[in-house]
Amino acid sequence: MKAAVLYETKQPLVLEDVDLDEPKAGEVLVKVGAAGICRSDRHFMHGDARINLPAILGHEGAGTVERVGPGVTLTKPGDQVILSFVPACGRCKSCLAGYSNLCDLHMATGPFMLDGTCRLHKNGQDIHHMGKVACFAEYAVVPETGCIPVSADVPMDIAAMIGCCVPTGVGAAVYSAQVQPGSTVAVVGCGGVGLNVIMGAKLLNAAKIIAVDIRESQLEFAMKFGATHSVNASDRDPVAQVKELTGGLGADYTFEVFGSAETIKAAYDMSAKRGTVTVVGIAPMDTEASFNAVDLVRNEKTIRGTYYGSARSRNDMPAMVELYLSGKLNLDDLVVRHYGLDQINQAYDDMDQGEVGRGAIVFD
Ligand code: COD
Ligand code: ZN
Repeated sequence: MKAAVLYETKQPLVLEDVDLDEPKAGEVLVKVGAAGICRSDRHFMHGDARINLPAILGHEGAGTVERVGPGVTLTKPGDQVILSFVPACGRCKSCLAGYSNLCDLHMATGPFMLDGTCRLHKNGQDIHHMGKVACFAEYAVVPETGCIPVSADVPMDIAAMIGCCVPTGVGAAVYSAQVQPGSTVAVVGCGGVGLNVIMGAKLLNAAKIIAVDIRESQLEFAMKFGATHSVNASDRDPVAQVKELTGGLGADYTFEVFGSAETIKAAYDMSAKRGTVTVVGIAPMDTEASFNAVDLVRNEKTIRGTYYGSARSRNDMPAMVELYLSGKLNLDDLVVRHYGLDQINQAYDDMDQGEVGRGAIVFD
């Protein structure tokens, strides 16, 4: 099958034929229908996040089940499925405690399947599976718990979004921060994931949702998803601007959705007394972020991280599908660019250029 392979960081993905094994016990072969262009893959391409190489990236995907391995009961051939990049084992401490987004077995096995081996190869060499999804390819072998059946009424590109940016962003507001009605919210970084944080805050009836970005185009686009105000961080100190928009108080809930020490500090500094700062972005490895220790205590602030929106894929993705189908999540306006797999490097260049909204690779 055709796939886009990352051999070396800071080099383009290589489009070539690779071998894919049959699904083993508990695994499923999926024909990929769509794959989202998310900044997280870019972090691996740039070497800001580490993955064993060579690897096939792509962790925001959806497709159709083609064949299932022995013992699979959660899905069957013909099902349309959303792929989860944290397929949970259901048995570890994190899964048992209800935090399947942090599954210990998944984390321990990283870019290998849950049994610690690869299904992807080229000339006898293993190729690693990003998030056990690796959907920048025509087909993917994934654990059955990473397949979330979805109605065929949901277009493939939208289903793919519900595999990453929707749960990561909406979940950060709904499950992690639990934004309260009437509160003020500031979202630093309004790309594909940040727009979903905005939609999550709108869903929970936040009164004021301030979009913060360095690009005017992203700020304008954010208005379509529920932002009520915007702050251009390249014009003037974003902290001062958010304070001005909140009567000098700062925002009750702030979100960092880019991944840098600078934006984490900004999200912290623009939060209100008793405010909650939720960090979604993963900064480059070894980054240390800082905040004023006195302010933390005297103003009773909370700072927390969130991974995959603290969502439990098999429970919460179907809920997000329902929110989309009932018109409460504007995912139709989110995906604005479509590409073939052979245009994948262009798709990432467009993201770097600051094109608004989400891009998606679509397969016939
Ligand atoms: N201030 C404000 N906004 C900024 C700044 C700044 N200094 N610098 C850049 N931005 C804006 C950009 O203009 C852009 O609009 C936005 O930040 C980033 O958007 P995208 O579309 O490039 O990125 P996303 O939305 O696809 O991804 C953002 C993440 C935070 C998810 C990603 O970068 C990340 O850290 N991923 C790892 C975290 C994770 O959970 N990964 C799992 C799968 S996502
Ligand atoms: Zn992602």
